Amino acid sequence: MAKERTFSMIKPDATARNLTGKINAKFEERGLRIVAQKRLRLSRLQTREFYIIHKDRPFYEELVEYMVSGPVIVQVLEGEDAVVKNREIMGATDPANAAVGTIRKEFGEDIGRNAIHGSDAADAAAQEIRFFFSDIEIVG
Ligand code: FUP
Repeated sequence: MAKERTFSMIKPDATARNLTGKINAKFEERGLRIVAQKRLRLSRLQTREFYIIHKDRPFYEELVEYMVSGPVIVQVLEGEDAVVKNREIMGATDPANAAVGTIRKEFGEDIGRNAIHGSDAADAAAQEIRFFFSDIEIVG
């Protein structure tokens, strides 16, 4: 497997509980390198665009309000098979179904407040990285 990059976002429930370092340790322990990272407040407009794929789902407005409720950490992770590996490290969307040792199992509160977002495929990763970062902000 070649080295690749994926996009990750630590969500407001996790930043509120000061879990950034503990979550980052999970990536680093599994061989993913944080090659870009910044803390910011999302606007409603940005959040609606970022989650546009879910615009017709019943939880969309609730998701947007939650994502703007506090700071997030946006990140680029790099490593072998980074997209799939990061999804394994994150665990299932609903923390109740997530495997032991995953971020969502350890730190997620429920299916909405589930601590972390990660790209689900290589094309989504490229698009989500571009959404938040310029090339000069990513240092591998
Ligand atoms: P994931 O890729 O695991 O983050 O999951 P999805 O893309 O399916 O969902 C994106 C986000 O929408 C989840 F992280 C939380 C929210 N969501 C809900 O609030 N309720 C649901 O039933 C499904 C997703």
